[in-house]
Amino acid sequence: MTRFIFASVLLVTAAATLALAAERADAKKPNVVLILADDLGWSDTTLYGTTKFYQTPNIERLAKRGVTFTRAYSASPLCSPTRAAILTGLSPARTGITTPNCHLPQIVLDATPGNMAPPTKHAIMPQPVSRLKTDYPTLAKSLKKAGYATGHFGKWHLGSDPYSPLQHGFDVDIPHHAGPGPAGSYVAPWKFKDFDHDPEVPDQHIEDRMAAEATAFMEQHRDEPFYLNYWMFSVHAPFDAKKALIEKYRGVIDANDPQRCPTYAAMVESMDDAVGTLLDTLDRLKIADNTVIIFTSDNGGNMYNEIEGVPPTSNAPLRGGKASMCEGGTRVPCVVAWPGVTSAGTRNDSLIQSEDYYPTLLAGLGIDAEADQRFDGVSLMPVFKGDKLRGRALFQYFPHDPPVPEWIPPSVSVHRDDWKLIRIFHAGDAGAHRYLLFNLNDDIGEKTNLAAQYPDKVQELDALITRFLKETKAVVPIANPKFDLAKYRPELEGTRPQSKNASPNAADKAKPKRKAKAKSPVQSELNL
Ligand SMILES: [Ca+2]
Repeated sequence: MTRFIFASVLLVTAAATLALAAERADAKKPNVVLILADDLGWSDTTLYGTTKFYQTPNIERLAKRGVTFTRAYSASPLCSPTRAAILTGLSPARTGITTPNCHLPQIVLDATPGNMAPPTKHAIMPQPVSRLKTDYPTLAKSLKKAGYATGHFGKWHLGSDPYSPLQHGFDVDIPHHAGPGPAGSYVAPWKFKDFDHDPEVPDQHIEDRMAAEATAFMEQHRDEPFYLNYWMFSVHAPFDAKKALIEKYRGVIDANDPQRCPTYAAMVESMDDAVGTLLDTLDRLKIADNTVIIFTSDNGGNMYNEIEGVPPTSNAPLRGGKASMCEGGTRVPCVVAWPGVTSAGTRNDSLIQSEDYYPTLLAGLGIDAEADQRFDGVSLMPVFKGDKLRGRALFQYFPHDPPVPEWIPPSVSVHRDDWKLIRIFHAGDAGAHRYLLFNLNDDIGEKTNLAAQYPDKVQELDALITRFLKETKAVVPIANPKFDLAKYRPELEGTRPQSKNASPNAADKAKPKRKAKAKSPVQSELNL
């Protein structure tokens, strides 16, 4: 009997020791802080030498701790598709989330081919998905399963309950808001449901509040691994900011600088301040050396709305911006700081994309993917060790045509090394595709279409696109049988209609005035 008890005690002790060891091993797992700015363009930070106006000292401070990617791309030129790509590691071509429509009432879980288009359009756009389905494995679910505390703060834009962060692997979600921007304004009073400013803080800025909430989350979970998903509201519309900051920038405007909107500059500063708050917290809690930080944006900068008569920002030297397949729409700022893995203060020109973060984190943290899980992104762990990923093909699928400046009809693009090919669906002769080919090393502003000059390159890259669309089972645009060449005005492609309700096609404009059509999901999210 005594021997039995002794053996049992030994067993219990051994089990306790093992549990303790497992706990300690868990405690050593690095935390993950994923900061996603909203609509922050490639030229909106001081990382790339493209601004004289904005000040982003905290992003610079982060860059000193890790690697700055000069050629990082969002999965899409618009937000919900990129957000879904970050969380699932899958391309918008595969998820079917290709527009920022996840705040709209209609629930669509599978993409389908479209059924009609006006005679001015070459292609019929597919009907996109409007909620991130909960049967996908997500980064949050994987990290939660591996023992992480998971918290989402800020913008979501992938669906309200039952498609909110709480159903996608997050323990907490603040302010639990499904809209595309902050409710009402940046500066309180806000219009969130069941969430308001701190009564003792006058004129509270939503980013200050979100950073404070994120800080509380990190303090609460300092002794266990945590995943902080901080998806900023900044710097998306509505365009408002702290009054004192607006005045500060108003005093230093250069009228010849394409970046000259003091409100936007103030919004960028508040965004940067929030990054600083997170870094301060990690330093104060002495966990910075065990925390992976990723900072990036969901799409390019908004250069088509107007604030006090000037556009919010400019993505120069890149062409276009938010909602365009030009570089200004998809090339985004990106810094990854991974203590012991990335080299502090370095730069890297490898081609990387939103879909890469999930597989990268699993590989680097030693967490298994689900048995049947697939990714459209790749692990960047070899990149951190010096692999340049030469020859990698990176795709963006955007089968829509919102009428922003530099808009491109429904298209898909591939980047490979210095080359970028855009296939415009069915916009060539007799329903064939049309192509734009750029060498970004020589022509970062995409001024010269080389497609006619390099037909072999077009063919080579287009074959990659064909394979990608097949492999991802993308629902693609179809040739419009009602397309009428006589009604088509090619010179209006890439131009913005004169008035808010004007069509980009003159043929439509010439028609007698009708009741204004309801805005498309893309237009309503874009403030068009
Ligand atoms: Ca966005």
